[in-house]
Amino acid sequence: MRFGMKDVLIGVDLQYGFMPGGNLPVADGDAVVPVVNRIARHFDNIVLTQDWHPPGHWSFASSHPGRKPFEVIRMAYGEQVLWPDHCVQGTRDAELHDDLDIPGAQLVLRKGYHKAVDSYSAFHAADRVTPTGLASYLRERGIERVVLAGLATDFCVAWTALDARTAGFETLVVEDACRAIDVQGSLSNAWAAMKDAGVRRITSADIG
Ligand code: VGL
Ligand code: ZN
Repeated sequence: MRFGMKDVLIGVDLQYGFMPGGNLPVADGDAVVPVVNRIARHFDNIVLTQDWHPPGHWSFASSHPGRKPFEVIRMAYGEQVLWPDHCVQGTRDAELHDDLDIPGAQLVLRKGYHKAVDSYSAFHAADRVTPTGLASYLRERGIERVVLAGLATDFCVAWTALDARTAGFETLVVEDACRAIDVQGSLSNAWAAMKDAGVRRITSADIG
């Protein structure tokens, strides 16, 4: 497959926090960095996202006395998995991996910066209504197709893919350029939801 001016690669949350040794490590997460570097060379348009939480963010288990990471609670906007403190603004944990070699990236989009609402998706906060502005940004630039890679498959990649479909973009996920957290069936649920929404699943070997 070849990609052009109407396509964008979105590299999701390729941050130390989600790499082995980070605060919310995704198994084998660092293995995607060279894959994303390689496929990025085939895109004219690249956006990177950055999970960017204030200290005391409500998605942190530490903000809810008596709760532990990976428990699920009800928030005003629905169910919320509680996470270890991660990707706190200005910390090493929140930085993009140094081995990412994508100097042509055009936008680094931060998300999850409001204390009381999480944002897995690069398009909308978890309340489903607060937009990040990404859909308008991509539309204004004439983008029609979104290709996703990064961390984690079952959270930020999947939610971004579903929102991209809702916003009317053709959407592809590069499976081997992603890794999952996989808590309580989240990975198989995510693939099922993406399939239902018409998200296509490809591999990095299909690109170029
Ligand atoms: C993510 C959980 C919490 C992700 C971000 O990047 O998938 N997951 N914050
Ligand atoms: Zn987060």
